[in-house]
Amino acid sequence: MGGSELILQETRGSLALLRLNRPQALNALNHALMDELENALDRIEKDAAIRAVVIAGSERAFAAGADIKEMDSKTSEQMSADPHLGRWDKLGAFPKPTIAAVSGFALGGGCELALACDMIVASESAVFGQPEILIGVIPGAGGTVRLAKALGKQRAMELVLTGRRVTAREAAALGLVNRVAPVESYLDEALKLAEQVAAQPPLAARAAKTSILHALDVGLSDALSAERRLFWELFDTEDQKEGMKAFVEKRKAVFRGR
Ligand code: DAK
Repeated sequence: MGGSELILQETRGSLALLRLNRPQALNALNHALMDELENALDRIEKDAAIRAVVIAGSERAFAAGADIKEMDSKTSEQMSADPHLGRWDKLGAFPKPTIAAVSGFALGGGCELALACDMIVASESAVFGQPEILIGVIPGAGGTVRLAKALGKQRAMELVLTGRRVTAREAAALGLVNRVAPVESYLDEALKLAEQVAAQPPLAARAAKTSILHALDVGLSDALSAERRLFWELFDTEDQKEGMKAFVEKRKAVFRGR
């Protein structure tokens, strides 16, 4: 395991595993940690050998939110002048597939970080919530928006307006997480899912992700046109030729990301 202090980075074949590492504050997302996360993702984006990313915390906490101690005395002007606001959007639109492996607390910004990933694998001990209302604010990094899109209005309203926490099982029933696994194996489950995604031709994976995110952002006809364009574009890739040829020749395709 290498990397800097607040984010531990490990490479496993074509996967990058990033672990939030600020245990004394339950991985509260302070600026220093977010800087390191952003830098790690920037490096991963440029590394063609990495095809999917798993973001995890510890068994006790994925992340207990943004660091309240860095925000408590701020004015709205200071908050909105934060030069790093764009990194949350950047994470949501990261071009390679991202999977959050969540155990323990995923609250506030921690829940938003998980929601910004493409999929969520939770341990049985995971606890999700948007408790911002309990401290006088609302989710500010996509919580109201992504929860409404993922769960629908009524459910998002309840979670955001009460600040209530939900268990992994309830989160699964709500459609907030993809799968739930025992604490001992949730990380392996997340890595397995990431491996499955990483084995796909990367240009197609990127196009699929782009299309799904775009669909959440625009009307139906725009989304369908965009999907069709992305579909067509893949016919200029070697991977499409290889994938279809391999099918016809009854052999396993070898994808090169070109
Ligand atoms: N910030 C700072 N420190 C935190 C923290 C947080 N969110 N959560 C926990 N800690 C610290 C605690 O202060 C404590 O530190 P010491 O007192 O030992 O120095 C240590 O972690 C252990 O926590 P506890 O002693 O409280 O542990 P417990 O097991 O008793 O309780 C808990 C665990 C997770 C239930 C509790 O710590 C808790 O309620 N934490 C706060 C949860 C919360 O309210 N989270 C939402 C924060 S607001 C945005 C980006 C992001 C955001 C907004 C905008 N933009 C880009 C615009 C996000 C906002 C938020 O997340």
